[in-house]
Amino acid sequence: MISTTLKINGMTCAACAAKVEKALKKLEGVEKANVNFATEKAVIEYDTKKVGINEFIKTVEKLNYKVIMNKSWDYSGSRYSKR
Ligand SMILES: [Cu+2]
Repeated sequence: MISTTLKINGMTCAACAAKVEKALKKLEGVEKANVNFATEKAVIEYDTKKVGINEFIKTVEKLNYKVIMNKSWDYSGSRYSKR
C-alpha cells in the first residue's frame, strides 16, 4: 500500500472535491482518498497491484477536472506511463 498526492485543477467548491473523492474511493484497490478543493490536492492510499495513477487520471478526467503532472511527485510503483 502506497500513498500518492495528485494536484487537481478545476474544482471550485467542496462539492467538487466530494465528487472526486467518492469516485476515487470506488476504484478497486483504493484504500483511502482525501480530496481538498482549497489546496487542489488529492491524497490517495492504494494497492499498486490493483490500481495506479492511470486510473486516477481517467477517473478525474471523467468528471471534467484535470490532473496536473508534477515531476517531484512519487509515481514509483504505479502503473502510470506517459502517453
Ligand atoms: Cu463545486
